[in-house]
Amino acid sequence: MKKIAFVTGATSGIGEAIARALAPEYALIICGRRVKRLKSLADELSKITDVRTLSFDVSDAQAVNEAVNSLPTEWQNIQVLVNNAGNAHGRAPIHEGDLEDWDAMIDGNLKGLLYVTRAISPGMVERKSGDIINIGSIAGKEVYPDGNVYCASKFGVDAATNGMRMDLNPYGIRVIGVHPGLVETEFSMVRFKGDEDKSESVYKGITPLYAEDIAETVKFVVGRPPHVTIADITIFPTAQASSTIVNRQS
Ligand code: NDP
Ligand code: 8X3
Repeated sequence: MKKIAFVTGATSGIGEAIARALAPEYALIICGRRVKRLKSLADELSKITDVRTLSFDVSDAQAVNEAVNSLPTEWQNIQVLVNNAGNAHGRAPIHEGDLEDWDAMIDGNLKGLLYVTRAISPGMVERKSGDIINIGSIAGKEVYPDGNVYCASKFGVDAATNGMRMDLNPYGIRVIGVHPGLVETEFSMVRFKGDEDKSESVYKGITPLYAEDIAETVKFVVGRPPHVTIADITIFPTAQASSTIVNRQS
């Protein structure tokens, strides 16, 4: 079997594109909560590579452990972990924030990434080999108004990424932070709870990044020779200069 890549959040957007991009070179474990979508992607990609699906909520530590432990022995040698699952939920000033949204972001984006890493990294340490790619965000590099808790979750991802790189350094494990700006996926529909107008306005007047742009980057960083770690990479659409500076054509 080929080397194995484990991709969280593969049921849409960036994670789905990453699974497609890695399929020619890796056997895949694709993860997400939406089982139908996982199955349909697995059907497609199994024409190219070996595929397994795991459906679990990353914010449920027990479910994460059960899912990882359910892998047959030959699927346990995970070479590449892509911690991509996550979303923004709502966008509001701090005094109006919804506590359920806050929990979903801290639990999913930050604690979920930690739970999955905790379950998979011991095998990498034992084998002294592995790549961990954490999908952060420009929101983890600079805050923006009403982004408070989503930004906090992604600043947490950035800090955890840098900490993991230190802890796993003795074992030759590469830890890579990939931080996109505006990527047109289902992200804004989730953030704005299905409000199409609000969602479309995020990408209005610009050519945004597409999920494939981030997937190509992930393929590039894992494809570097073993002595090279691309530790941290921020990717903007050309129309974007920061979280708040976006050159929109009306
Ligand atoms: P999508 O909404 O298209 O995809 C999100 C993915 O994450 C889905 O596959 C979803 O699967 C999965 N997911 C979300 N929460 C959980 C959970 N609790 N447990 C398991 N899986 C979960 O958005 P994107 O592809 O854009 O987002 C992917 C990552 O990229 C996120 O971490 C996001 O923060 C980050 N990002 C996105 C940017 C953008 O502009 N789009 C920019 C910067 C970073 P399912 O619902 O089936 O469980
Ligand atoms: C997603 C990018 O700017 O919507 O992480 O926070 S942004």
